[in-house]
Amino acid sequence: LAAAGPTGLKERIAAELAAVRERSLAYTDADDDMLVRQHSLLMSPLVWDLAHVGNYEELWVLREVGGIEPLRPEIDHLYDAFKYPRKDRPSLPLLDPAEARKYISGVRGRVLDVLDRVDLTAPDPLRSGGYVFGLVLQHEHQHDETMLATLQLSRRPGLVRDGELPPGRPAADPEVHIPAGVFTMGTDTVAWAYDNERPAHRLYLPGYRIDRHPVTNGAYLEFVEDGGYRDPRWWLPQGWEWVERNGVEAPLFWTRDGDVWWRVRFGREEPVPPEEPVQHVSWYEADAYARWAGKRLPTEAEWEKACGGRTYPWGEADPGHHGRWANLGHRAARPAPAGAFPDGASPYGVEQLIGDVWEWTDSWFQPYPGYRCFPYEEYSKVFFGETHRVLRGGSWATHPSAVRTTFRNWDYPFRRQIFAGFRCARSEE
Ligand code: AVJ
Ligand code: FE
Repeated sequence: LAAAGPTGLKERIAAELAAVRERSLAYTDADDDMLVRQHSLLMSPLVWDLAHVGNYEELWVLREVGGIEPLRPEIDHLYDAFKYPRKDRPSLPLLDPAEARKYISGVRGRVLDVLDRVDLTAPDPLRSGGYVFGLVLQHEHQHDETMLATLQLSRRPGLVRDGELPPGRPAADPEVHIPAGVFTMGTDTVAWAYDNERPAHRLYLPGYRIDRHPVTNGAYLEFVEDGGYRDPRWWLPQGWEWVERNGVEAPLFWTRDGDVWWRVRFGREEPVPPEEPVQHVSWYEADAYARWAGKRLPTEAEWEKACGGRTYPWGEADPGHHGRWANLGHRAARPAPAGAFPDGASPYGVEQLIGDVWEWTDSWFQPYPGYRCFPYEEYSKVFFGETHRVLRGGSWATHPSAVRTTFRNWDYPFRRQIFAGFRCARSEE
């Protein structure tokens, strides 16, 4: 990106801004009831996400960089993610869908003016390399993925996209050995990396084995059929309590009909495909499966080392949309079968690290040594601690510009509406 030079960079940013807005508008191309309704207590009404991405863009690009006065200061508090919990948002005096669209497009017009006149070579870290635009682009794509999760929870038909995915391949050797040694975790150089991905630091890891592919539905089903959800041996105490309290017996969106398991995907019922990576499992479920399988979840350091020290496991080339290396960007509304991307393997031969499903890791979301908060505390800093587990690698719903091998996502260990699965690891004897 930096190599594109200031003009090429501005064109690329403008194109990416247009693309992400097209995506947000597609996900909210629905009647008002669909947009203002709360489909799940876990989620905001879709119209909240829509206006929130515009408000965020206004705060960072227009006010902070452009020096422009607030357009509608009276609405800021409504779209501050820390002010009201998601479950209370439907009762707020939110902009209605038409007003929200008008507001965000008004913001966007001015953002393009700021882009036109800003100096992207200025030393200021928000301007330099277009960082502030990377911030709002990634933010909007993240909310688009959140909107997809809301739409999946609504169980209404719609967003199944039947884009073609490559066929799966069985792994001759299902585990990959990663030798003991030092590697570099995090980055100092990826232009639009978040504060939580920085700084790069050297870390020694003993040798370990990591699954070549994410755990599939077929493999996970063996755990289910083996009574995994009824046996406290496999669960951490908090996980077992979560299973019992919620009567959990399978991944979210699965139902049993006799001997056959079905799942619902954007309102469409279909048999659970055995070759596809399992998704909609909580960290507790991932952790329990791993214990049942005689393994454990990888730490995020183990996950990142398995990528081989590049921006993407296959190298530096941007995944874009052609789908040779990874399943990203909602081309198909599902993970690709295990083994679908041999060309996307890391130098160690670990596959499907990027795309398909977010992968739960064993690690709490904590700052790296030398972490410096930038540009605001509420992106990462307020979430650090022993509350959220780290997820890596992005899902089929993640846009290519919002994921890389150093990217860190996080959520509570009991959440499963996100497009999350996992792979296992083992320490070397
Ligand atoms: C990084 C996905 C956990 O959605 O809560 C969106 C991203 N931060 N708006 C989230 C985010 C502010 C965040 N995650
Ligand atoms: Fe946000």
